[in-house]
Amino acid sequence: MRLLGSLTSPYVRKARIVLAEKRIEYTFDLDDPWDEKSRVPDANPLGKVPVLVLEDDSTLFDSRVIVEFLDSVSPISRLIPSNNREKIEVKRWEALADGVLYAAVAVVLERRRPVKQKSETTIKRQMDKIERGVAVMARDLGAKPWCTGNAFTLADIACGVALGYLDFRHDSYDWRVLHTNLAKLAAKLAERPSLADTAPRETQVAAAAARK
Ligand SMILES: N[C@@H](CCC(=O)N[C@@H](CS)C(=O)NCC(=O)O)C(=O)O
Repeated sequence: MRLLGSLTSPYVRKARIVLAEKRIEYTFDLDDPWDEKSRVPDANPLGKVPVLVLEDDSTLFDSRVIVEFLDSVSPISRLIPSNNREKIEVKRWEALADGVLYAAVAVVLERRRPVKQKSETTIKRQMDKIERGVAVMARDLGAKPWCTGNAFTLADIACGVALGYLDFRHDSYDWRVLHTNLAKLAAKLAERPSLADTAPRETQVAAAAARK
């Protein structure tokens, strides 16, 4: 299978971490959806990454669909519990983390608008979502070793990706000082090769485009 995506997208990173944890082989096709020559719209009408292209050339998007599919194709390292109540708890974590990301990306895009078009109200509204979301992550993690209890799941991956993106694009927001339990979790996650190997980084092209 092939994964279309960029090195800076946190949603792509989530899919790459799951592929690594599940030890699934794939080809990573770098494609920046903001580039006018991007082939992403041919694979996903919404023009967003990640897109997973399967052996029969059918495509899967978005990241939540992709990771659930990947978890089902291999029994190695189950990341989504089969028990319905536990599965919903993991998916709730994922929705929360993805929501924080959505707001974090929105702030980045807003800040890049020309001064006259930039809205401080929009930035503040999105920053509030980020701060509330991270506070709820910290509250729900509590003193547990992993987001949903004693086992590493997709919830931890989603949470780690969201916090990693805040470090990458919002380094003035010091969530570690406010939420020491999340800081501990993030340090533990950073030791996993799947997360360490996919830490967001600017490519030359991406830096030039200064997209997200
Ligand atoms: N909900 C989607 C979000 C994907 C998304 O927004 N990806 C961004 C990159 S971080 C993108 O491709 N943006 C291009 C665009 O919006 O045109 C997912 O989880 O896959």
